[in-house]
Amino acid sequence: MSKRLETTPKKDGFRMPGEFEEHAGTYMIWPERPDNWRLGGKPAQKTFTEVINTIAKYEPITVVVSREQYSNALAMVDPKVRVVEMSNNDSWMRDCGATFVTDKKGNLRAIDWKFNAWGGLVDGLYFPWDQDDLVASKMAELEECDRYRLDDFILEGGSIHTDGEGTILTTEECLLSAGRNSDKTKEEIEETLKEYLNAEKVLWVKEGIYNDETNGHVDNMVQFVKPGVVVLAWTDDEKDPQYKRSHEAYEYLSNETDAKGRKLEIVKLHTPNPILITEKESEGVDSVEGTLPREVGDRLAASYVNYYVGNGFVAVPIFNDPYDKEAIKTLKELYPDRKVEPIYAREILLGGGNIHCITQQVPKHK
Ligand code: KQY
Repeated sequence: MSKRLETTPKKDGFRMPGEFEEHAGTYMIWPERPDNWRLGGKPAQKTFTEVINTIAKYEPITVVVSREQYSNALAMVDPKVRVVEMSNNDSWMRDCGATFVTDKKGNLRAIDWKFNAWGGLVDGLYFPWDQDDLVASKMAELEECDRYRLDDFILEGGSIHTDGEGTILTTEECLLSAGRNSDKTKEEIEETLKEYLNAEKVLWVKEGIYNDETNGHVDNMVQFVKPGVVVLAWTDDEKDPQYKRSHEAYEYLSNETDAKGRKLEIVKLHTPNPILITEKESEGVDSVEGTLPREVGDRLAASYVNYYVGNGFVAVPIFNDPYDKEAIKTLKELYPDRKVEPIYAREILLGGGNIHCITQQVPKHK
């Protein structure tokens, strides 16, 4: 049903729409691996269920799940949710899932980037990742659409954002990291992004959030609200290692224009106060050679920018932190036509990401 294509989206007139454009639905993967999620994934499953059931109020959602967890997931989520058995290595749908593109006639296609668990044998987060690397092609089967497969280009969905009008946001820290496409120059990487996402301009923010195990994914740092407007993770605390990162990004983005020549409006979203792994949390995670350990006192890469925008809603992570209120207020102002849905997301953060990292949109298509 789904054919592998040998052309590129740009050549075929397909582009990646902005996340804020209308969706046909969302995909997620059910969490369970005990060397990433504490207590065998039980607390994470509760928070994932909250995210799933929140999204289900607004748009169709498919949750893919291993055969071992199939009945459990089905029992926990809202009956409206489509639950499909699918092998996986972990639950980061944004990163291993397909990036969908559409054309002017409303046709849908999938991009199936090569996935190597955020750095492969150089600094990847677990081994193996072979089942994750098959997820995008299986999504193309489920969506009954053709797919572009890149055997020679490693990319995770969380390392890019698009305004849908020709501009891509990414970070040098991630895309130029040693564990991804180190055989390619920055220019070659940029060309591939333009060709596959159908863009004219790539904005290279230097770094992402401090201590982000993804090598600084842009989806924790900057996100398009709409063409011409971005939110940026921010701190006013000069002693915080995040300070230099956010201030450099602000300086860079302030002096750039997008693909259409617009200056960007930059809205600051102050990060929560540092969130550290507790002893109890660390003890709940299995130690496995080859998987990034969860040590007591490690700082987590917490950011409100890792929110997910869908049809009529914005699902935003909160942390029981004094900055929660400000983030919710800012997002309500930025998205007056959508319902802001705050979700207490510490359990997702403990696994290394947040709401944006565990979701993937399918744009509206015919
Ligand atoms: O996109 C993400 N933030 C994924 C992080 C992967 C964490 C694996 N432990």
